[in-house]
Amino acid sequence: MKSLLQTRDTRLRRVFLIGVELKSRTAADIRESLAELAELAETAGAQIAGEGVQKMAAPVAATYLGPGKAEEFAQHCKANGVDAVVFDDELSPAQTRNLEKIFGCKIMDRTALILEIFGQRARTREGKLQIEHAQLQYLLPRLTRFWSHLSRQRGSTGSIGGEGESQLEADRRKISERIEKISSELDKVRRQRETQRAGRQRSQWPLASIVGYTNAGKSTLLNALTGSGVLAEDKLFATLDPTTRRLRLPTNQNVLLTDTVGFIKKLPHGLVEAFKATLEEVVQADLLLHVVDVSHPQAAEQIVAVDAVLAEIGAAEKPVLMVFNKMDQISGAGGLNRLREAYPHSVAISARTGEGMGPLLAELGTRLRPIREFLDLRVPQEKAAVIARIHAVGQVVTRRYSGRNARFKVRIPPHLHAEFAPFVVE
Ligand SMILES: Nc1nc2c(ncn2[C@@H]2O[C@H](COP(=O)(O)OP(=O)(O)OP(=O)(O)O)[C@@H](O)[C@H]2O)c(=O)[nH]1
Ligand SMILES: [Mg+2]
Repeated sequence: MKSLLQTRDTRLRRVFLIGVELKSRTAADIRESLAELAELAETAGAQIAGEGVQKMAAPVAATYLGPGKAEEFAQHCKANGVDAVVFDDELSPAQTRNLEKIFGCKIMDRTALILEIFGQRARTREGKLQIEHAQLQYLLPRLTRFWSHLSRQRGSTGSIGGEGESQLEADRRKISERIEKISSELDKVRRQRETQRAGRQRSQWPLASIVGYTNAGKSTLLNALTGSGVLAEDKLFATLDPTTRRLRLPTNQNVLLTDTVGFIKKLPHGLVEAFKATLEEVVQADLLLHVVDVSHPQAAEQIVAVDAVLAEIGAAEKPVLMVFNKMDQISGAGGLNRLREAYPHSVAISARTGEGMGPLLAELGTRLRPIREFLDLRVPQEKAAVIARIHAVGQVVTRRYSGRNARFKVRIPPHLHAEFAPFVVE
């Protein structure tokens, strides 16, 4: 199916980045944030034409920037052949429109840029649908003439010359229809996934999910552990679709290991929503491996950002093994030592050189051992809610009914054991 949004013709060329230094942010924060924004822009294929920062007490409602500063940046952009201006914070639709008038070029924010990258990189059908859904929802209230290439690519409106309101209205209607259509397609794809997952649930192997900030080395780690050829690159969001491989620990224990999409600060909420289905792998996992790039100056902030996304998808309570990666790349060990003190059962590794893999595997074995233990539960049949809950959170291995009781041999994540304690058969 042809996507309504085609990025090929709209690929960003020369962009100017803008950040705002508010009271709540230090100059260093905004520098790091703009550096990350520049990486995002480059990942999207853009060339950085420059950047500007305004110091202000609070953003201006209509134009985000102060009017004088906006005019100054606009002049600079016009003189330097800038195609798009990217703001580090989310802009309202009205701010975007007003800024477009001042700058006379496309205005984007961090959210739009992240959506652009995801759009360029989505490979699977589900991934593509999820992204298109998030993009269209973002676009709908922001549709202006700078986005109107969308409709012309559909072919049917090739003769439109002027880009008046009616064209915009037609575009809006088409987008709404498309959103509806994608929603129902996504439902279909998700039902198929559910069936696949139900098949896998019957396997007795515990699930571990690799999570972490984008570019932390998640895919490199999966490759190092399982020899799988997942793409690992020095780019943000190299991975979008989850990959699952079996890993056999030195204890002969098997575990299913999943590599999935990376997280980032200010990850658009709509995108988290869109990716919830993909991130089911994370929500279903028995253990999370939280990979951190310890050589990054913002490692601690990145941990906080990842934890925030985990909370948003309902995975805040999962047992986590902190994996401090890229230790081959750090100069002093001070930062690493502080982190290891803060997270007592963590491991330090280099997924690139293989250093620390032994201790990582040992720790994995230790963490997963209790998960391998099965609970033997006897539940009165009238306790339908308990039985439903067992099926929802556990992996039922055998089930027998005798008289008024149902008897389950079931694998339940250790942190939920207490909930079923009243039904355990000694
Ligand atoms: N020096 C060093 N580089 C590493 C290490 N692990 C990964 N890298 C590099 O870091 C970059 C990102 O690695 P990926 O494995 O793609 O990271 P990711 O977390 O999967 O990133 P996304 O999928 O983009 O979120 C690549 O250039 C890797 O070669 C490590 O232990 N040491
Ligand atoms: Mg990856």
